Amino acid sequence: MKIIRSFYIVTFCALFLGGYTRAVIVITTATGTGADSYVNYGSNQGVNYGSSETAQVLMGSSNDYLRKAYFRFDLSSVSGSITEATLSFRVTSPDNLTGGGPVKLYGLNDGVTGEDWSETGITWSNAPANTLGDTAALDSNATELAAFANINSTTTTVNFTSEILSFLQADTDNNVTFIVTGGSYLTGSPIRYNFYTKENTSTEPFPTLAITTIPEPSSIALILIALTTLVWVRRR
Ligand SMILES: [Ca+2]
Ligand SMILES: [Ca+2]
Repeated sequence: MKIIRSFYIVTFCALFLGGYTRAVIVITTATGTGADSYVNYGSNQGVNYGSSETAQVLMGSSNDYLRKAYFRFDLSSVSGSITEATLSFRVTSPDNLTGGGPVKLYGLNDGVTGEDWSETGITWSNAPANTLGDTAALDSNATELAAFANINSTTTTVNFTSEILSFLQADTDNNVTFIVTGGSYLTGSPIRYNFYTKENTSTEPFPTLAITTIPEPSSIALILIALTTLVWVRRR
């Protein structure tokens, strides 16, 4: 009976501590080595837009109207195991939308060359995972995570949760980059999405990543061992 009672006490304490140490941290692209920008094909493929107040995704019929957006978050302030996450974008002034465009969210694969892309240096010509031709596609260094639901209001907030969780959990170097691009480019009038960047001071601090963590399993195991030992000693 004592053993069973001790087991319940230890389990309760471990669950209590696990819940008590659950933490939520909010990161923006202004945190640490975070960054946001977009890249543009055609005559501007060597131009950097790191200081722009919007990151543009544009799907048009001419090279100058092809644009992809890049957002990097610095996870170095996150400790423990990631259990939940919400990625939020503020999207404004979409043009020529008729029920939303074929816009997709990608993750730059962990560990690939270019994860440390420069906010003031990234262009169409050097952006990681970018395919350099007249295309919306990314190469195999990026993985599709989600598609945007219809965005047809003037300004709206777009959230991703479960779609990004495994991507974040797989990160090993505290650098995660999300890329937004069109599923395909169009003929005729271009479709444009403008994402607020950290340089836009007239709105809330978007893009934002809110992460919930619990202690690493190894930490919980240590707590259990310590509690078990404590209970055992007290009962002797
Ligand atoms: Ca920026
Ligand atoms: Ca990474």
